Amino acid sequence: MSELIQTVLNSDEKTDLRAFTSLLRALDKRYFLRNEIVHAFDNYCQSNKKSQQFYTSSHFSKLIYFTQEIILDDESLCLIIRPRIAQQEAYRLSDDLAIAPISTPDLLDLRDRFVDRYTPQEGDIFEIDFQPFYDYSPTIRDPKNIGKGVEFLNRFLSSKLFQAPHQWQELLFNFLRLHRYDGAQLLINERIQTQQQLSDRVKQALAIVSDRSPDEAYETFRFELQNLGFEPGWGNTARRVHDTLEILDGLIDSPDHQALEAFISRIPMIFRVVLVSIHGWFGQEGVLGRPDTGGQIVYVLDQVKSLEKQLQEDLHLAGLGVLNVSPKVLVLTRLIPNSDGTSCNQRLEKIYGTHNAWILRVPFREFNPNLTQNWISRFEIWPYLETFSVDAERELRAEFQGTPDLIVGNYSDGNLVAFLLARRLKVTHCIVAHALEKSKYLFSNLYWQDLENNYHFSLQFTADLIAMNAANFVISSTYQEIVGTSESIGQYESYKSFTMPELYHVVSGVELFSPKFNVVPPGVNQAVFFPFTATQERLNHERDRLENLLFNDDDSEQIFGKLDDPNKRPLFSMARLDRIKNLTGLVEAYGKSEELQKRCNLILIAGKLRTEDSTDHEEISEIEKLYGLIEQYRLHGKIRWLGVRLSKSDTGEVYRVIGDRKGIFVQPALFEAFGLTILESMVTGLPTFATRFGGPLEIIQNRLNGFYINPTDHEEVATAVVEFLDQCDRNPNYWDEISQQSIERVYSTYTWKIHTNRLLSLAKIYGFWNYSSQENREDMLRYIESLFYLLYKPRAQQLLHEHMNR
Ligand code: UDP
Ligand code: LCN
Repeated sequence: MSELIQTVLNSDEKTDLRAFTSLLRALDKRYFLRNEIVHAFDNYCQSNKKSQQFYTSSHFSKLIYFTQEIILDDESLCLIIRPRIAQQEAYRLSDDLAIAPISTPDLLDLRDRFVDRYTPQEGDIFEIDFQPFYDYSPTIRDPKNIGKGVEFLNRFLSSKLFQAPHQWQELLFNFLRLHRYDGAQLLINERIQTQQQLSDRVKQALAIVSDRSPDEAYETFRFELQNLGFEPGWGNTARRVHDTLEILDGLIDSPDHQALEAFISRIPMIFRVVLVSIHGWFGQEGVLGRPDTGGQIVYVLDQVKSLEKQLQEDLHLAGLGVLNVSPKVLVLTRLIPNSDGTSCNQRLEKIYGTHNAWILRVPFREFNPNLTQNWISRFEIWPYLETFSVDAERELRAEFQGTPDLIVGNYSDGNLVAFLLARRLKVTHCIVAHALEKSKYLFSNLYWQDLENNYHFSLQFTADLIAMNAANFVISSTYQEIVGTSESIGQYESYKSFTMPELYHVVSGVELFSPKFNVVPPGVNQAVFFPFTATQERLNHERDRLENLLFNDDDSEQIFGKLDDPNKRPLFSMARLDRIKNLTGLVEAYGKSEELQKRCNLILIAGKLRTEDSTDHEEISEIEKLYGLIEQYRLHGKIRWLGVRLSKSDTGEVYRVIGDRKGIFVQPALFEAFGLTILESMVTGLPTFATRFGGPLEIIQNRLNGFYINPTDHEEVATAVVEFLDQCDRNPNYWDEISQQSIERVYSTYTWKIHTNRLLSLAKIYGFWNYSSQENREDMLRYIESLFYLLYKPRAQQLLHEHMNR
């Protein structure tokens, strides 16, 4: 990148750079983010009547394209450039146009200076640097392969097998000896004592099964194989046992990455799984839409069901029917004694539609009963997690009568607890982010001290660093969750280097090229959310009831607004009422557009109608703002706001009722990590307009199966919808075409079956990898523990003190 800057400086464009800098200086700001830089550049080109060529293909325009941030210092300009995904460079350009690179520590100092928190006289700041721990582990080279970690890992492992066959065959042999279920030995027994013996016996076993009819049940030749040294786990029929043995045979002779993946994926290693999801109201009824209670709960509940099914299927195929194996999945969450009519005060709750999957609720210790008896915001939860993990470990051991084989954490709090549990129980550890708050709130790290009272980001970001480095593997819902797009940085990428002024500097917080990252998107519950055209699956009376609720019922307890003309096309949105969801932004866009008001009613399902019913500070302020906007834009008669909590099946039917009226779904979040409502509305067949900031950018293919909007630009939002309506007027099939394409998009790419298949295969491969490289990770885990005990814990205790005094 320094060459590109140099090229600009050596050409006529130097004058533009100067002029552009003085334009920035005149703006009375010192810190510019990418969209502001691009905006300023647009203005510069317009007001100076620059040619189209200059605007799109000059060196200067390229430089602008790659520049993520500009910080104006007194006599220089700092450019923070992202030459490609997951890479960052910084340069100082002084007034005399000399250019010099800025190192990461210097850049972090500079940012501290910017917020007036730079105090070198008090000594150096603590630097967190994970890089040395990754120096001797394999890393992906090409950024486009980030998120395909397991494919890379399989190649890496098989090439190791190839280079040092003896050592690796030994490892594989020892790995196969490990597996047991409830004390019963699986796969191989003590009759096979060496790796060489294994290789010979595999051939003998192959001869035995080859003679049998492919469908013959494993039970009939089980003891013959046992005599040779093989226990259950190879397959349920002669064919399956044969195939598995054959893969192993091939693997011993000529290791190949596909064979390795296929073989490891067949090993019955996972019987008991814990999914940790702590904050919010974790329940199966009457909880969605409450603060902190949204997609994560939906995701985990759907995942459990699919996971149990997949485990049953896998274990059956592996031939473990002979041992009466029944997998068990527990969702670990907190118990809320004052449960507001929900089941969140019950210790154990069976998950609907499963055989052996349960919600296990463990209470927080009663440090301050006024708090711990009640729901606690996810931003305040930190002091309770360590003791929670101690209590949870005991409960899990009791429930499983043993230990789990896989722990999956969800979100920063669940991921931290998953780390503590996995470390103690020595179990494969996976994490899921749902949303990393760091990139949701602008400058959340730079101004952390100002935000600390409400958000406690110092704890959250430390917890994130701990979890993302400790985890054996990470599953993300999208590629851009990890490393963004060519224009914007990813959520994990934002942890690469950052400053927490006066607390620490993160010089290297995460290795984005590590094979631990895997993109595994969620699905949508197809029994609940399905196309509105599937009339045979729908119940007329339910449809009528919900139609009335949406458009006609008069119930001031839960509904605000009466529509002048209920037959206008519905513009629909549903979300928790927090600031980032930006429903108020949608109301504003609607309020500013006469055209939209003329053609559509705005229907919202969101939070509550009264501030006195809420204890969440963001929800309260959004409620007030919403009423304010309705008054300001005189939206009475055009808007309905439902503060209702619907059952899941009602939610599914609500989308369909909107579909019956050829409605539209809008998701206007300022940032959306993934966005399950988008999948739900798309699979229903609603043309969906969703924020371009975050996951929707990957779910939707613009104009093919939905539309991107920029929710910060109200006019643009309104125009996008109005243009769509115009197009529908011109082409009566247009709505249906988009509708159909939306449905297809979800069915082809976002199903829970694809998700859990992948998740289980990853868990096994990373389990194997963890086994084979354990000693390489122990030093990092010790470092992580120091961060937990020396950094996280004292701050959590300080917050606990504050809570005790409330
Ligand atoms: N939801 C709901 N009622 C509400 C708001 C949301 O049932 O009042 C459900 C919605 O159907 C979706 C989930 O909550 O399944 C929200 O997930 P999403 O990923 O869109 O957002 P999150 O709330 O997790 O940020
Ligand atoms: C949390 C969010 O904010 C959403 O973007 C996700 O869709 C949801 O969790 C499920 O992962």
